[in-house]
Amino acid sequence: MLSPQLVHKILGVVFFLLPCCVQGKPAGNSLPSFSRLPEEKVEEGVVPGFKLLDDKEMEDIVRQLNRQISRLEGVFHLQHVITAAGGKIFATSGKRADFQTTRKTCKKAGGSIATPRNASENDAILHFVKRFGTYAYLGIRESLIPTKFQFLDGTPLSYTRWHSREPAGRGEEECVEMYTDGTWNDRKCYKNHLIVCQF
Ligand code: MAN
Ligand code: CA
Repeated sequence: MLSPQLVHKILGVVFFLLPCCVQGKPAGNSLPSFSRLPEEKVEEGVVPGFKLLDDKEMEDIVRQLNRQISRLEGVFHLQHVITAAGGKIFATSGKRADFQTTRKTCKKAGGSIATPRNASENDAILHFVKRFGTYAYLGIRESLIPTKFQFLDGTPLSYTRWHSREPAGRGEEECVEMYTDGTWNDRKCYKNHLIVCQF
């Protein structure tokens, strides 16, 4: 069964990527539409405007959604705009932005800025950095203690991939970019880098 969190994640990826990838209409086979109920018949526990579905109808819809999501994932994989690592999906729109705008863009899509927590996640992000030939900001920032970097939620880094002799900004370079070899460099936050989000 699809959890609401997973559906939310997948819809985030789809809406984040739609502007760059939609080239045509899907062939038929659309989900059944829900019929509206008159306002006064809405009961407690029922989503207003939607008719109650029995288990069988619900299962059918979940099956169809699963199929359509797999197809979308297949297409996005083929177009190299998503990569998966350990349950996380990374996606890029191919556009560029500074650190703050990248954060906002990813949040608006229902995700967050790409944050590698191990080597395979780092590789999944690197795939885009190489493909677009553009560095990407990561969800890592310098703490109030210069040279000490942490995840955006304030937790300490459990995995690092610093380039040799980095971080060297000592309070002058608060953001972290990924180089095209997958190593990290502390850098000022205003650069225009590839937007990579995680969902
Ligand atoms: C530039 C910046 C710095 C980096 C050095 C490495 O000055 O990208 O962040 O540390 O190059 O030489
Ligand atoms: Ca640096």
